Amino acid sequence: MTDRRRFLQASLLAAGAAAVPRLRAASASNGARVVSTWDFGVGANRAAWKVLGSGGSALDAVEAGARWAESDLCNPTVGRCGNPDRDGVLTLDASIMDGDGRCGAVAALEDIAHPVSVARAVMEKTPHVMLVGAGAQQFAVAQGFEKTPLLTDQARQAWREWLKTSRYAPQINAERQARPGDKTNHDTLGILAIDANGRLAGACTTSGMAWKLHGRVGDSPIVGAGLYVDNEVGAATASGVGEEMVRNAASFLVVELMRQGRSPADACREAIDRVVRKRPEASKTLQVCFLAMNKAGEVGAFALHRGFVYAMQDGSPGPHDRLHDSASVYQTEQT
Ligand code: SD4
Repeated sequence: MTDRRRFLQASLLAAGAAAVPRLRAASASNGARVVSTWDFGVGANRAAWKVLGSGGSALDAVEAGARWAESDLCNPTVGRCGNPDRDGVLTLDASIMDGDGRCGAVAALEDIAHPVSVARAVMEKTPHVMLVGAGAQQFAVAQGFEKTPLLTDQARQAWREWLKTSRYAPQINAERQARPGDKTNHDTLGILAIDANGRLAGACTTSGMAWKLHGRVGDSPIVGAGLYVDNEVGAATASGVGEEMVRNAASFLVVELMRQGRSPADACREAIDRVVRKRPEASKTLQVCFLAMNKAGEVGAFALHRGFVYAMQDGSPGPHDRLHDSASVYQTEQT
């Protein structure tokens, strides 16, 4: 079967109701709910739920969840344990947004452990939306964030290994492989929450693509690409090769599709289809994943390739930290 036919067939299959996860809000806590990308979203959700479950705001919750991921010493793709760029420099990107359109972001930030909190400070304490590089670091230090070298021995070792080939070749779902991180090449925590007052917020934090060019910025800190939130409609976030999200203003697109009446899963699927239509060949070799939540607390996801999972926490009885498989265009995990 040709790839084109396989894609069309997979798309049709994925369009079937059974293949599209659509989770209704049935929360034990007045509709509060949090969802996060990837397996490590479970830990991020737990941290966020401490805030949401006690009546806290969605904004505080997503910051808490993102900070948890940034501190996770097992994660080579977010925060202090991230893999560096091709020059051996660890640079961090993050954004945060609430449902009223308030947002803040930092990109290419070095030696500051919690970029999401710096992004929040940009949002709350400056007239700007995004600070980058040395300016972002200068602002962080002025705000009292500690400047400390973050590159771990493990990350330095992984970089030295990578230097032996110096091949930049992002691998599909490499984020699900454990360290030694010679293959781990992309991953991001995207976290979306709705609180008991029906307010939405989201955050996105990453060390970006491992072995990227120094100075490269992905989608995660770009409002509308890696994250978008609108209280009238819902919220969306993304993970995967960020250039594709930027090309398609993808998280904004998902929210706008929900505004037109699409379910979160359908909106994510349409955004993925646009990625494929724009770059059919490239889409076979790279991963792109979307996660969305609407104002009613319904959650949906869709990915280019199989293997994307997301975690959900709503405080309801039973297993509190559940992982869900996302439907995808291509059904074969191409790792
Ligand atoms: C980036 N989107 O910097 C991030 C990386 C990522 O799964 O999410 N990887 O392009």
